[in-house]
Amino acid sequence: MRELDRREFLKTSALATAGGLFYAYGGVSEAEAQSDGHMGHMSPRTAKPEAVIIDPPPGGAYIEPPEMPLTRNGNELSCLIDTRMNDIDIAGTKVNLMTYNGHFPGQTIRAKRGDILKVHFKNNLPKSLGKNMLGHDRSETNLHTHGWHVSPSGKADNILLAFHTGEEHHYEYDLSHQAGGAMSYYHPHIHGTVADQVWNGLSGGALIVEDETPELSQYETHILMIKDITLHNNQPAPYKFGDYHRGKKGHTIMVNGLVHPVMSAKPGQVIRLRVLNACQARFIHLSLDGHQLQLIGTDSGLLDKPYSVNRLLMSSGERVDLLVKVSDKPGAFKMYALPYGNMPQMVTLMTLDVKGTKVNDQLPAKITSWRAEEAIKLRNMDIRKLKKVEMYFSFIEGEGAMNFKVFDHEPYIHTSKVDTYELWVIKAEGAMDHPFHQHVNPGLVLSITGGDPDYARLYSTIPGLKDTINVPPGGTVTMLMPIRHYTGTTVFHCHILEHEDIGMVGIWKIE
Ligand SMILES: [Cu+2]
Repeated sequence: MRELDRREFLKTSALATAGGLFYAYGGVSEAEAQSDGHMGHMSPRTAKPEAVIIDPPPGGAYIEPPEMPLTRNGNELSCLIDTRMNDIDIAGTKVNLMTYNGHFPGQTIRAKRGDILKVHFKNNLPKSLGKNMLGHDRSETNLHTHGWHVSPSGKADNILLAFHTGEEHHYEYDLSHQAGGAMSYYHPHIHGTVADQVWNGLSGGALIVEDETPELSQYETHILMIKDITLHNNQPAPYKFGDYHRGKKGHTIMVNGLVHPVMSAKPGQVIRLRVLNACQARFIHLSLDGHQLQLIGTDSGLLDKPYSVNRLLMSSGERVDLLVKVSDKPGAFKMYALPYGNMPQMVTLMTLDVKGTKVNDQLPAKITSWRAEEAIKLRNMDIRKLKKVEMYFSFIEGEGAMNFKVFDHEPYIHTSKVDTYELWVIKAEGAMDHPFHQHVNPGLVLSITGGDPDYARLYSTIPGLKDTINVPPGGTVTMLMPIRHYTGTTVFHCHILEHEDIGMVGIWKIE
């Protein structure tokens, strides 16, 4: 697509969506709904949005994401990752997806603080994938380590690198300063192709840096990668007019690639669930019927103790580390994504099947975490003299903008000095949520105005750092940013990946 065509497309697209934004109830159009057997109820287009129930029957047993084969030599860990097309079974349908090493979800990589992870990366996506609606090469890709506190330069988390079909690269990540006890993830990060590639299967794999505390080792632990998709003619539905504004949300919602899996647990057991919202635009308002969720870790590592909540909002890219004290009584308990804001959907994600011999596991009273200690120090810091940076998410003629500048034409550039602290005030103009994601350095949320009050209260009080935080419509997030260890050029952006692709990105230069 020529540049002029593309701008025209975006302009028209914005006009089309401005009047009827969310008429399709969170991205599920009537046509899509009719093609889906799981859809419980759909309101007529003209009516006020009512809650849509997506409640597929229980599928098979829960399965962990596959593990990445790794070779260790001292503190050096090596693995191979290639991107390729592969047929993946989604609820009985063979779907040709873009994958990492042929897997969906991607394989889990496990490392320790102090390791050097070497990834021999090769792009085997076929050139024949052509171009996407924005005019970008669909087969061009790279690797981003979302959440890792590693260098943004050279061979590390350098998202300015791009690889065409057949090209290879040796990534190398020094994990000397990456906190243990954190779950991050890898996914592609080429401007203009991210949403399309994630939608088509490259939604990533988990990056686990091992705990540095013994207090959690006795708990059975599972990873839950939540990802949505819509199938059209047995393939991921193509992008449509308006998806780049609205954010593409599928109505088949999977946990580790499975629709409504069933996880078994014993009555009275404590299990650990490490949950990632790997959807590109869908919010997950997580709850487990009949259970409290004990939050023990955020995006960037462990907290100092469990924090009990009823439900937890997760925007695209956010992770939560949870303990669940399983019911003493046997039964089947559903895990839901509850309705949130502009997306009035009630989705069954998984069932926890409680059965067998009763045990009496205990929650830990406290958790040893240097990450939490650091966060407590940051909470007590005198912030009055810090450099204050104001940022705005907005749309300009249908293109995504940061501080009223569109990345594609004239990006907003913010420059910081390494080993300093800054106060970032991030606002979302208009009627949409925009999850803010900054690379390399996690920050401490000081306050959130607007949106879900429980989310605001939680993240502005607990001793945990965030690399992805939702900025509610018309609201503001204030974050204390420690800028540590690494210089180089990277980005911050909206993690509704379609918004990122249409320019809602700023450049961050750290000198
Ligand atoms: Cu956005």
